[in-house]
Amino acid sequence: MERNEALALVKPHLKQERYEHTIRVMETAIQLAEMYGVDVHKTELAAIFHDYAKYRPVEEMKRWIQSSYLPKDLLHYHHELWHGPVGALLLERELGIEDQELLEAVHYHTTGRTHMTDLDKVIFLADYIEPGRKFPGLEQVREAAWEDLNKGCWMASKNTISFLMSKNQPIYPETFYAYNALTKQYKRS
Ligand code: DGI
Ligand code: FE
Ligand code: FE
Repeated sequence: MERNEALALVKPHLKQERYEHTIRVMETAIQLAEMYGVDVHKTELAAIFHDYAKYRPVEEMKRWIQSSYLPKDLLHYHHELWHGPVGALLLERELGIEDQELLEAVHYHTTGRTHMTDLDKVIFLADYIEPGRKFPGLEQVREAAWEDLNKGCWMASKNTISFLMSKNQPIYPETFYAYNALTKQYKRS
């Protein structure tokens, strides 16, 4: 599938600001993929599709989680965490996308996971550092992102967890698993 076809498929599902975020994630992810030797075309498509389910009604996402293979423990956590897993499910069902690596990168783009692939890492990090973002500590993560993929992801994961804890938010287990795995990978690399 070509870039313009993919963009035309997601555009009706996103608000204008989210579409613009998607374009910036795509551009950032392509640069990271080129730097770290990840399949650039697959990265481009995964970035375009990463927030596909962002605007599905909460009740609809809940039904998809209940009626599919998706982990039921998601239902005990904030619905903001649902659009990745539900997006992966719907990209397969609605658009017929079958590339499992792409679908997994979409599934885990918000939380990360224990054994993140390089594609997972590129999408996770591009979503965090794209030029439209404003998070505390973001400049250091941006610098690290171009130095070492594992360091960039580790810092993004750490910042997210620190931010959520400062707001007394519960943390989804997979978010911690990603942080723990990245801590080891960064120290080794
Ligand atoms: O969809 P985007 O806004 O582009 O970005 P995203 O998919 O990374 O994140 C959505 C939100 O989810 C973000 O504000 C951080 C939050 N988040 C990430 N991990 C967790 C989490 N929220 C909770 N409550 N628990 C988590 O483990
Ligand atoms: Fe997202
Ligand atoms: Fe996003």
